[in-house]
Amino acid sequence: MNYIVPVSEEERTIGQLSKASAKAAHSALNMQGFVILRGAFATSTIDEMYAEYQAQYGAYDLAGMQALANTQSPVLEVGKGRFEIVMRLTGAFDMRAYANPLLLRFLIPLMGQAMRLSSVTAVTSYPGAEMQRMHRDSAQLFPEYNVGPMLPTYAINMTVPLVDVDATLGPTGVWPATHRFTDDKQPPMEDIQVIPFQRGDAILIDYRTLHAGLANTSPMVRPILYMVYARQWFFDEVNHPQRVPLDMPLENFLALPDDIRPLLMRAYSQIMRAKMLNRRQA
Ligand SMILES: O=C(O)CCC(=O)C(=O)O
Repeated sequence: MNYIVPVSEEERTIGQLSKASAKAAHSALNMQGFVILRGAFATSTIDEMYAEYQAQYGAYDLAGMQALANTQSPVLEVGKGRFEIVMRLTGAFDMRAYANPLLLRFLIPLMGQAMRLSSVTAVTSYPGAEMQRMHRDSAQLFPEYNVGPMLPTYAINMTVPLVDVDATLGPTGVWPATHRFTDDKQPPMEDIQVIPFQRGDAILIDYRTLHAGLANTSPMVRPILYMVYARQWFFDEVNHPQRVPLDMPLENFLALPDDIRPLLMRAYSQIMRAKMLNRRQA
């Protein structure tokens, strides 16, 4: 099975995959539970995003990040030396990232015209970060009826590496076809697919597919952008429901084009909900 579907410069320019590429990528997602669209982004755009990441968090070393994670901040430690950060959507973290026309055109047929952006974060592993445990982003739906594995996709995690991620920096390892496994079934560890990420990749992982962030054995920090798209009715109640799912200045939200604003509407209402839940707990 081919996990990588190349995106040509022409496809990128017109903002649409060819019929053949879209078919190959839809088929990989459906059968294997993940696909890499290689070249979905221009590397120059990714370099701008990396510069924005660096402007926001580049100054923090491991101890600095741990200190941030121990306070009320956009940073959560999700494993030793691994942090999930709600990035401020400023600079190059703009529509080119979360409303990329080529990717929206690819995702909408899978999740419907009313698809919503559920969250925008970055996951950064520091040197020494350990491999995560194998997990899926959400348990199978309707476990009582055993139908979850048969259902079409309802949420997809889109990873966008901000640097090239070789085996030493630790990409996300994936166990193919496990979106079709019930929650109690585990694949052999050795079935893991470890594919180095390249700048320009969009790695689409079905929310049900088993995966794990690998250890960072390099001396470099590894930031990847994480954008979750979901069907209108699917709310992620498991992964940090009390956390603000994205951080965008209100004026930027209001200035979005009319056809894009609904994509972010949900995340905006989740912000209010998260704030309310946090207040109740305080
Ligand atoms: O760090 C990674 O590569 C994956 C992170 C992840 O899967 C998670 O935090 O749930």
